[in-house]
Amino acid sequence: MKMTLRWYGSKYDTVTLEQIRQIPGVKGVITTLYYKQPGELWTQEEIHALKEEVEAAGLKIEGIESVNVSDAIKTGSADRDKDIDAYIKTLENLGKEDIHMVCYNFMPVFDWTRTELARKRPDGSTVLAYTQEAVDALNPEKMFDSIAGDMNGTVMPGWEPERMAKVKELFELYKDIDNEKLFENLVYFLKAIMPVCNKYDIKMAIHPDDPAWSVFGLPRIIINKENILRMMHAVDDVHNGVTFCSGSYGTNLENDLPDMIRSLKGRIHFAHVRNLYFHSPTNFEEAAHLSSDGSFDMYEIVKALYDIGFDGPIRPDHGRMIWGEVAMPGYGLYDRALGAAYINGLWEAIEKASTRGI
Ligand code: CS2
Ligand code: MN
Repeated sequence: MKMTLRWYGSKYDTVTLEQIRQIPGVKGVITTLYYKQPGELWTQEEIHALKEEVEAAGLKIEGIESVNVSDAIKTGSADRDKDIDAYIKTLENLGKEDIHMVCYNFMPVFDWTRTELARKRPDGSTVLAYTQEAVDALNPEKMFDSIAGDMNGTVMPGWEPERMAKVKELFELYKDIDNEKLFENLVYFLKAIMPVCNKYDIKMAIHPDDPAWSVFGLPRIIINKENILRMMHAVDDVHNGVTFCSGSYGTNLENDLPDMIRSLKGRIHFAHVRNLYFHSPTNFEEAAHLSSDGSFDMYEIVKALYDIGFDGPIRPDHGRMIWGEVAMPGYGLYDRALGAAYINGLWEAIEKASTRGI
C-alpha cells in the first residue's frame, strides 16, 4: 500500500504540502481540481500545474478524489453524452500526466450526509456525527443551512453553496430515478469510459454511499457486498473497481468489512480507513482511528487489505478536530496524521508477522 493524505489544493486546504510531507511514511497525496464543476473538462495544462506543485514539495499525486460525475450522467438525461465526453477527455488528460487512479461517487443530490459536524466527544475533541432521528425530522432543503454554519469557513465536498442553492431542482431531477434506474445509468457510464481507462490504465474507484442506506427517499446503490459485486460483473474489467471506505460501508453494521475486502480482491484500487463509534445502529459518530476508540476492529480491516495483496493508495479518512485546530471538519492535520501513523504501525506489524511466519 501507499500511504497518502487527501489534499484539496493550496487555495482551499488549511493543511500545507510541507506539513503532509513531514508525516512519517506519507509519500503521496490524493488531490483534485477543487474548483471544477461536474461535467467540466480538466485540461492537461491544469493537471500538469497541479502535479508540478505537488512534486516540488517532494510528494507524488497517487490519485484523484474526485472527478465528480454530473447529475445529467446520474439521472441519464438527454445531455449525459456531452458530459461523458468531457469525462473521457479528462481521464485522457490525467492518463497523459501519468495519474492512474480516480475516485468518484454515484450518490444523488447529497454526497456524504452527516447531521452534526462538531459533536463533542468525552475527551473534548469534536467529530462528525449522524443520527437517523435528526434526518427524519429535517426538511432536506434545510439540510444545507444546518451544515453550512459548521464548516469553519471552508467549503466541504458535495456541499458547495452553488449546488445547495439548487437543492429543490436537484430533488426534482431525481424524482423518477429508483435504484434500478440509477444502477443502469452507472453501468452506461462505466461502459462508456472503460476504453479510455484501458488505454491509459486508469483504475476507477467508486466511493460508497454514506451512510450506506437511502436518505430522504433518494436511491442509493453502492451500499453492500451484493450490490458492488453486481456492479463488478455488469462491467467486468479490472479498471472498474472500488474505493473501500471502512467508515462509509461501516455505517451499516450488517456489512462485514473484512469479509467484503476479501471478496473484492483485485478490485480495490483505493482505501479509506477510519473508525466509527456507535451509540445505536442509526446513531454514530466518527472516532479516532484506533480500534479501542470506536466500534471497528481496525487490525482485522488492515489485515484483510494486507492479505488480498492491496498495493494501491490508502489514506486515513476523516479525523477528529483536536488540539485547537481550525480546519475543514474531518480534514484537519493532527488527527489524520495520527491516523496515518497508526495504520502504518498496523501494516508494519502485520507484514513482519507474516513474512517472519509468526
Ligand atoms: C467523503 C466523500 O470519503 C470522504 O471523505 O467525504 O466526500 C468522498 O470524497 C466522495 O464521495 C468521493 O467522490
Ligand atoms: Mn471515504
